Amino acid sequence: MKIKNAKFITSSPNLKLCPDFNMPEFALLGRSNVGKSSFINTLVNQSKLAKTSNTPGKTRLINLFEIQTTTKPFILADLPGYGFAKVSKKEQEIWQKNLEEYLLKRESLICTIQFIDARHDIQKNDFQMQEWLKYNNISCFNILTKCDYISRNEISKKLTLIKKEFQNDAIPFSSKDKQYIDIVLKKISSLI
Ligand SMILES: Nc1nc2c(ncn2[C@@H]2O[C@H](COP(=O)(O)OP(=O)(O)O)[C@@H](O)[C@H]2O)c(=O)[nH]1
Ligand SMILES: [Mg+2]
Repeated sequence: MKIKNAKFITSSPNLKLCPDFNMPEFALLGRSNVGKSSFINTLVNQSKLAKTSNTPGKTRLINLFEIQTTTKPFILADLPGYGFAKVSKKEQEIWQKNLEEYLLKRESLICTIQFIDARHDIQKNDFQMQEWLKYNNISCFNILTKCDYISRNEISKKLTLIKKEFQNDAIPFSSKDKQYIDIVLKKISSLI
């Protein structure tokens, strides 16, 4: 499977305002700054499709992208990162509720993808998110991002650790290195 084209559809604050596409959807989860938006841009080979930044923004929106491929199309939902408290407690609670509703009730959602930063240990909120997904029977695989920062040996150790801790499949990625794209597309195509 290869990507033919990708386009941004819309940003929705909650499930009710997410359009129905009738296409399998993957939701991107992870701490702010982990590299979710860069992942989308690298995967689809468009440098500015998803907004990336060093300073995570305050907007709490579900950003939906339609991806056309040589086989089946799919949707990527870029979600605001967790672990970033620049917004008020009230706003955080509202977003938490919207996120949970989206993850629990989005009918087209077939799998979540949780991103882990290769430079750091798995963080407490990564574990918490994973526990919540497992408790609610939401399937997930992990992507170890920013693999350009660590050696091949460290990549393999970290992937083994994630697989063991989370009991999920885990694959490597770097937005600086196109060699990982095929691994991701193979994984996605096995699920759609
Ligand atoms: N070296 C390196 N930097 C990355 C990678 N992915 C993202 N970044 C950088 O990390 C920062 C946050 O990335 P972004 O995609 O906006 O993260 P998001 O908050 O999860 O969407 C940006 O400065 C990116 O350029 C990667 O694979 N390698
Ligand atoms: Mg982002």
